[in-house]
Amino acid sequence: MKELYITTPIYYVNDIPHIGHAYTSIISDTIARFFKLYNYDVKFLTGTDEHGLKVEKAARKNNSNPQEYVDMISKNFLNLSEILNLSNDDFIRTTELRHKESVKFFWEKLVKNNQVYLDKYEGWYSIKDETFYQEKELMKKNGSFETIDGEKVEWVKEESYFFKLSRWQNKLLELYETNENFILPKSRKNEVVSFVKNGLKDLSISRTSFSWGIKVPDTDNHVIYVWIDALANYITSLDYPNINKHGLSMWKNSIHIIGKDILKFHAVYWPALLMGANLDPPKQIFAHGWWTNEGKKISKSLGNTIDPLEIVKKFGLDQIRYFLLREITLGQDGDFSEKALISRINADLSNNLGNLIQRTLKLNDKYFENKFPFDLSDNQKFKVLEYGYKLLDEVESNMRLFQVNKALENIWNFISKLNQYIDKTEPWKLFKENKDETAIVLSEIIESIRLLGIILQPFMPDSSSKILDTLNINKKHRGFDSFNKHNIIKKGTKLKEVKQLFPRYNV
Ligand code: ME8
Repeated sequence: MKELYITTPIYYVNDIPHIGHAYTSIISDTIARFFKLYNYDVKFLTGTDEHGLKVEKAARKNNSNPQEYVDMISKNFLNLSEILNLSNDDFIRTTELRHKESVKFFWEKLVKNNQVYLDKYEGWYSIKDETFYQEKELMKKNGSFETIDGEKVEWVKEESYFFKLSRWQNKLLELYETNENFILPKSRKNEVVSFVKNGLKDLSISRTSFSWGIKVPDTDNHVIYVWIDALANYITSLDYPNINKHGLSMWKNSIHIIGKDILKFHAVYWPALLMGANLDPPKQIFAHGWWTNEGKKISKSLGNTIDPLEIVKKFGLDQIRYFLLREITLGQDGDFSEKALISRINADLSNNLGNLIQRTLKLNDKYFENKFPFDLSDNQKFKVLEYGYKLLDEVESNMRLFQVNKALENIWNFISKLNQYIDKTEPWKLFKENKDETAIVLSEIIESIRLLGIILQPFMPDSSSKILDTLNINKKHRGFDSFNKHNIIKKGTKLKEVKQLFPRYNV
């Protein structure tokens, strides 16, 4: 059985979730569901990142102790995964015992492998990004330094353990060169390669000026740098250090889905740390683009964050899933606005997909008592269906490269073809002249709707399940192995009453 291990970033619990978190989780969920339908053994992981200065400060600001605070906020992310109908198999929290033990073991392994030394760190640090910066990476504004995203940095001077990252430069370059698709999209890969070619400094991996973290083994005052702690979540969930054969083969098939903001941690630090601890790098990293809100950066200080729970409540989950997946082109940024969302819902979902199903099934009800009207199984010459049966291959090749929007484009091209086919054949007139021909036309379209119901499951799980229920498709025959002529709907199959799936919204 083929395996796939797919992960989202674990989200900081300094604040409630926003649309960007929902986006990464929905892409990951869609890919996980897609390959499950191919009968892959899929493990899908998400969770929360709960240590570090940023979280400690947020707890203090809320007059809570950190543990109570993270328990509370982590619940919001857990709730979000339920509202988004995520199919995750595990939800990890970095404050769990299983994770603390895994991180300690990972640290000790690095120490044993002579990858760690004690020294002093002196330099800039951004609490917002939990990142150390070199001065050349910063901008000077009004006499003080800030990151290119305009975040404040502070000067840190403290004893610290270091990871010998600089030693891994050649190995990393070799990794990028020999694994063409290790980092996708390609444009992002080029950024990483030039970053590494510019030379790597050893990485500070412990802090002493606060205590909310996992203690460095055998020290009194060091906590492990939150990014080492966080990255290790991906192996904790595979039971590291007791990672068994199944866990190791899952790891060989691991894909991290992340936003472009945290690519350096995943594509540079993480593979080096893993190699330093005698583990393989992940198989692949996909860094998606960034959402803005009506053209503006989304930030709490601008007061323009978008609450995923609110918009799901207002417009429906599948509508939001569709919009987020369709609107951003691979690797590029996208802009969120209710206007764009409504126009997608009205045009693509209500007019194209919804209308296709409604009118076809209503006509079929009127003319053929809501039964599948024709035996298509011996038919050698399909009109629109021939294209339909080929759709899955097209969609699959886009999904393998995370081109989710292109995969949806393929599907919507087929939907347009079907609508054109109805417009051209005009079954409402044809019926008066040729009943058999009308039965063939409607059968081809209803069978095509079966294919749509199957292929849309990863993207819009709830609506597609309603479509398949309406066509009376057995739950056992909804996998991609049923996406073929052999499973064509049988003549006489009673269909259910069609209900409106996607109401229109006024702009
Ligand atoms: O970075 N557009 O957590 P985080 C698109 N804990 N995606 C966005 C987004 C936006 N405007 N804003 C956030 C962390 N995201 C670390 C990760 S992993 C070992 C540790 C998404 O809560 C995107 O996936 O800041 C981004 O990478 C992630 O949320 C950052 O979440």
